[in-house]
Amino acid sequence: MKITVVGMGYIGLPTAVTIASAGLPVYGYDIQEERINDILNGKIKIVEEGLNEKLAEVLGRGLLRVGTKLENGSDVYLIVVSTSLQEERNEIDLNALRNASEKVGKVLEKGNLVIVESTVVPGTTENVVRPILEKTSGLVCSRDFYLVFSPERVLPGNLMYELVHNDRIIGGVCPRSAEMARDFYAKFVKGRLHLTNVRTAEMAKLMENTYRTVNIALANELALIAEKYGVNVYEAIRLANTHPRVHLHQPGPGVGGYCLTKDPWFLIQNFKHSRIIKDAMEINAWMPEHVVELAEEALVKVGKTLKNAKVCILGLAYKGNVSDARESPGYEIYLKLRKKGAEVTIHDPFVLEYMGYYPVRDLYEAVRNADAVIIATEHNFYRTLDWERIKTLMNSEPVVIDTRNLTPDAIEGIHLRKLGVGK
Ligand code: SAJ
Repeated sequence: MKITVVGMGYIGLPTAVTIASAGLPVYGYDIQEERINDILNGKIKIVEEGLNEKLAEVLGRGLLRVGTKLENGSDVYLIVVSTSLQEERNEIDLNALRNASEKVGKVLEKGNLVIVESTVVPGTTENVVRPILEKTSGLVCSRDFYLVFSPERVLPGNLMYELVHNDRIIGGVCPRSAEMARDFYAKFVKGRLHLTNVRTAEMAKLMENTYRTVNIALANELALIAEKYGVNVYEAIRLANTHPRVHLHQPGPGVGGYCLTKDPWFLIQNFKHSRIIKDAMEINAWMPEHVVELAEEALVKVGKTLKNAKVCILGLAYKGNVSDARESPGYEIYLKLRKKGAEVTIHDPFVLEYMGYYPVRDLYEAVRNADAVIIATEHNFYRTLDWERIKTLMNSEPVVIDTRNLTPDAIEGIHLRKLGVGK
């Protein structure tokens, strides 16, 4: 069985490596020559434990080949290209998926299986991908070739493990398609394989991330209420979660990442009556503003203003211990502080660059002469900071805003405000 993976990105490349590691010959295709060269030169930008070693091994054994020219002769074509959000309309951008489908259609042969792994709006696989494949190949779906939607659901930072061990949902445009995909995934997936129809699978994927987004928004709103009542929301959440059927999430400075910021919009883009999902997205998007308010209040209390204050943000990555800064709350906070006239520095131990900003790598340089420090990302590195030393490097009346509950309840000599902890 020969496999082609279309799209050598954050999911496509690890998926291609995982399949090849199971002994199946894989061809990895991408339109970006630079990406292909990075892979061949072992200079990939994706940081995932075990990926570099496995990539070198499968390339060395010739089990994985990569290139910018799509070839025929595969039995299975995985389409793993990004489906982004058109911000102005909060709707899905299908350009990459359409282009990939056309390219696959041109090399499609009888008996082939096409699997869409990109997150899509329900109905996309049948109404967008299938017609393109049939038109460009001249073949008939469910007779000459087979078509499935099977979403990734892996957690960045644990990707190589979860690709193999997580359950998979397999949605076939027909039962035969789903069965063929089940036989394919069974060759390298140890998780359970759940077969269903294609539209149910498309919707289930969006529901997973919408569940997380809405629950994070609930935690964020609970944090705001706790601040009003002088309650520590983290302690209250910990206690509420001792109930066997309560699973409250954690509040934070906002929701970043490539998935939770777009998938809920895909779910409601054709459902204009949404309230809970729409409001949840707006609450999460507003959290960076609340963090800036906390900083401003704390500075005013010590006789300072945000204007001309020196502020250091700890954390540009969208979440702890990853190097990905896409839709980063820390960056949103940076922009808002700059607009208010503050002088802002960002420190991050993982992120090399984001939107043209290169984070400071030396923590003590970053906090030197700062009036305020804002913890925006839960990197483990920030859990054991030497606040005694940081305090001496900061200006008088040092302010610390903790949005990730990484600090103790109080730090001697520091004006500490924690998101979700009322006075
Ligand atoms: N966050 C909170 N409170 C929480 C949990 C998360 O504020 O209780 C914030 C994080 O700080 C981050 C954002 O939400 O800014 C999203 O983080 P996440 O860990 O919840 O989810 P992601 O974005 O890492 O989701 C990824 C997605 N997969 C990929 O990006 C490859 C998604 O498709 C997966 O379903 C998800 O992991 C998963 O949990 O499997």
